[in-house]
Amino acid sequence: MIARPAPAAAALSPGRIRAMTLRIYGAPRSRTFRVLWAAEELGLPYENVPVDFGEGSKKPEFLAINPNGRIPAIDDEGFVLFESLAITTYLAKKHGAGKLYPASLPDEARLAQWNLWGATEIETPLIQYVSNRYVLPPEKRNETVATEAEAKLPRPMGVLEAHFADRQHILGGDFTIADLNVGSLLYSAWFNKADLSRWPQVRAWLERILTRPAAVRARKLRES
Ligand SMILES: N[C@@H](CCC(=O)N[C@@H](CS)C(=O)NCC(=O)O)C(=O)O
Repeated sequence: MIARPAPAAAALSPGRIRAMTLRIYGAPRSRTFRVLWAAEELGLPYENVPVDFGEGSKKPEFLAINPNGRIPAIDDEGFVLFESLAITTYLAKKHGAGKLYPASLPDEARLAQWNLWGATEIETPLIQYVSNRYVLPPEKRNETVATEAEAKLPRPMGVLEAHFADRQHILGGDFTIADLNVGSLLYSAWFNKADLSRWPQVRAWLERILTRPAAVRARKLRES
């Protein structure tokens, strides 16, 4: 589905008549990308309400939606939720049960395992590494932070590499929200052509999932 950005002021206005559409608050060039990708995979109509991660996310009207002052957040017909991986998991369970969302309790537990693993084991060092080595303007990069973060990657990346020795996707069958969640953490490294040559299975998996039609549609929102 095509994202239809809503004017921020109108979208955040408390008196506005609530649309029956999923509202995704945030900027595509942020963790909001994860939610946009999930919505695209699920074929959901949505509005991407533009909130930037600077001033926009600290305005009172947005703090009423996410008191943490961070993007993304959603309003799903009155149900408000923040934390990107919780949002993608919620949307997958609501709209993709048995497909994007796993059907069995063990797979549901494995999804939780990989969500937490991604958020605690790789997200911070990946962001620090990719930002300070590739993304920030050269004068803003901190080489010490990049080097220290890079040194933290081999252990968790080795775990992921070994995991793909005998499976194509994280839960072992088809593409699921577990792939989207963990893959979206690695998107920036992949997109910025960070050196992933030590982890060829991970690289091949990223190539597969990030070129899915829904991923390409979501990527267009941030790469254009
Ligand atoms: N754990 C949160 C992190 C959200 C987050 O830090 N988002 C960034 C943008 S990618 C942000 O809003 N930064 C603004 C700030 O930290 O003040 C999630 O996954 O949703």
